Amino acid sequence: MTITITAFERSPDGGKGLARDTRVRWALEEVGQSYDVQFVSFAGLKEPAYRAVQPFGQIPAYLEDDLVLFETGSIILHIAESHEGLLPRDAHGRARAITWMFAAIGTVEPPILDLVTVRLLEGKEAWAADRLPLVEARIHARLAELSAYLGDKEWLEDQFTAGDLMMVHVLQRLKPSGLLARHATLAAYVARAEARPAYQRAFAAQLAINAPIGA
Ligand code: GTB
Repeated sequence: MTITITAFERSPDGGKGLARDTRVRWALEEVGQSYDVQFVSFAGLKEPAYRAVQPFGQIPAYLEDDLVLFETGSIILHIAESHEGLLPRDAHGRARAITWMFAAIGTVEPPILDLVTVRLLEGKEAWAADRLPLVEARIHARLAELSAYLGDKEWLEDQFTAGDLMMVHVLQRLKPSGLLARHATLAAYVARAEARPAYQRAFAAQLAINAPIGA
């Protein structure tokens, strides 16, 4: 099996691991699957040849022999279903883990992406300063709900799953804003996940490409 993923030629985050290729790298590391990376420039993302692989002109895409996938939810579910390690063996446990993957990208990530939008894309609009606290309040509400569910458990279910992987990568996007640090239970959950050897390998691999020159 030959696997290639696509990634930014140079991530705007300078190696913080926030671009979404990191979650795919992490999943592949968790299951012990080697992979290659095809680096794509911002201009290259919008070329017709790349859009034939990823219709929205985004990273990551996933190529496995003659299978081409995009959308990290789908990619990670495919990896988890075709290898041992990221989904429990029992049917109910698998369904619960997949539920958490959907919760991460469908319920927790949208308000977090709103924060990125209001800060980076809408920051100069006259109404941005009014919108920001509303967006932050929605994030805190979601994080409080997630935190209440997690409580003092190590992971969302009985073992680390693809649901935790997705949730943690979604939560990491909040780190630069300082909002995650205000939820100690979730900050500790993210730190636990980041201590996993598979995450460390994935992080190091993207850092090797994206670290600021001279760092
Ligand atoms: N829903 C898709 C998925 O999950 O696969 C979303 C993919 C996506 O948003 N890809 C982004 C992209 O290619 C990169 S990850 N953007 C380029 C474009 O749309 O033209 C998002 C991202 C980008 C940068 C940072 N950063 O610098 O901190 C973090 C996350």
